[in-house]
Amino acid sequence: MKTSSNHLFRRAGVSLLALAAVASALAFTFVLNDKTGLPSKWPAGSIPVKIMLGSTTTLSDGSTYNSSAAAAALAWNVAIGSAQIQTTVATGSAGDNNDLNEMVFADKVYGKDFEANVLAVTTGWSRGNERTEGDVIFNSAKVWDSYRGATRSAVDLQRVAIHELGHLLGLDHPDEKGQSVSAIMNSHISSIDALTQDDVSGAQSLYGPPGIPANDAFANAEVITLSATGTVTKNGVNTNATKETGEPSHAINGGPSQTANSGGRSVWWRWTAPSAGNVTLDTRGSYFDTLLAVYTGTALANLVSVASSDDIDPGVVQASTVTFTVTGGTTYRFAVDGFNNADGKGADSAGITLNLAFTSTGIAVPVITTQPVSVTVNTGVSTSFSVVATSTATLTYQWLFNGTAITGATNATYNLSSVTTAQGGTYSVTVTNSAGSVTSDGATLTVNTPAPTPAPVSSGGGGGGGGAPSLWFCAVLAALGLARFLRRNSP
Ligand SMILES: [Ca+2]
Ligand SMILES: [Ca+2]
Ligand SMILES: [Ca+2]
Ligand SMILES: [Ca+2]
Ligand SMILES: [Zn+2]
Repeated sequence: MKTSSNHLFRRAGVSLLALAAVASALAFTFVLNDKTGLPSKWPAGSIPVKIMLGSTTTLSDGSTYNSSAAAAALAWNVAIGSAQIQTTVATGSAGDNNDLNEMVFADKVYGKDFEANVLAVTTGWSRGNERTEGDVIFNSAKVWDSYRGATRSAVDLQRVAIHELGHLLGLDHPDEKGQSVSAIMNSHISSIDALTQDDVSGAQSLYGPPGIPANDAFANAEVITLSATGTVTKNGVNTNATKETGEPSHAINGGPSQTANSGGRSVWWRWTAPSAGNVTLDTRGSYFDTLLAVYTGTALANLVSVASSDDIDPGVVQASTVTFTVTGGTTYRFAVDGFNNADGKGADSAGITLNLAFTSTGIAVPVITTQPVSVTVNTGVSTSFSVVATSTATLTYQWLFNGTAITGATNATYNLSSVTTAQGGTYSVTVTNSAGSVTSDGATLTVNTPAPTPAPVSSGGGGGGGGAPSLWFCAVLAALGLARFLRRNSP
């Protein structure tokens, strides 16, 4: 859910003083929407930026101010998925709140003096969680150049541009949140002249990595394993995810003030409940306005809605939560999508945190520890399939042939004597206790008809002519040869 008011925030720039701290954990921070607590970031698509720094001066690395700043934008673009900074070169001066993102040299920030030692300032306008404008103003009182490595008396424009474009994207200073990391987003300029892992992780939390997430499609849902009372947290992104044909809108049962939202960038997880119990599922910790829905069913065409949610607290806590009871052995499908505010840029997207908490209220369904194994045999021989399952309750078994129950095949091992080719196919077994059932993987029985074994052709010279001998004729020749051999060795 979105608010409609515009508000201005400003970020202080880079100071010339002090050294950057040395690295440890990942600890990126964001400029937040103070109403929702979510990061203020750009919607999916391109972020147009007009670079108006000049192209006449050749700098130490061979670039110009304009091309050095364009390279800074490219450094971010290759790291992020849902938005791209699209630079164009222009001339003129910047305007505040003019719906244009501009990079300029100036001696003031829209009438305000630069604070002491500040190299640059990035302004920001936002609406709800979304950025709408940002200008980068480089302090024209400083001497600027473009180079890599240790800092010199002239300031490297490119690393300052990378830093300020990080603010434009929505990142803040990790070192000002008491965190000690190696980052170009730290508040003080240093020998760090490119993005670090921390900078990239922060940006990817907002915009995802390049590419489409592996669990975009319903059929490619990521499996969650939680086989007893407990909790599990999964992380993902819905950056560049899509809505499939026939896919429902996910928060249609979102609550009294929450109506169905079209979403459009869904990703999927699935989890099989180990026993009857109660579940709480939420998206707290995600970096965007999520939608969450729970279903049963094996395909988009036969989904049954179990629960869904848009906002925990409409418009304020925009993460989603649902509680529901589960049946042991049933597989539940979880869709996480982004709220779509109809801005023409599709559903919101960014990093996802999905928290599953399960409390078992019954005995667990059987767990198959050894699956039946495929075999290949000749006709007429005997074979068997076996399963091993564990359970705290009494187990029963039912073997299936090509999905159909086999009469009387109700033990852990199913024996087949003197198999025929008609018995070739897929065998599986459903193991049941009082909590529910679980069906094994299918094992294949392949039945071969043995080819006749060719008997040795006599080498005694008596064969001669007449084409391929029949089986019987060969046997006679072999017997005759054996008889001759015995006679020769008789005393
Ligand atoms: Ca502007
Ligand atoms: Ca999808
Ligand atoms: Ca929401
Ligand atoms: Ca949108
Ligand atoms: Zn800064």
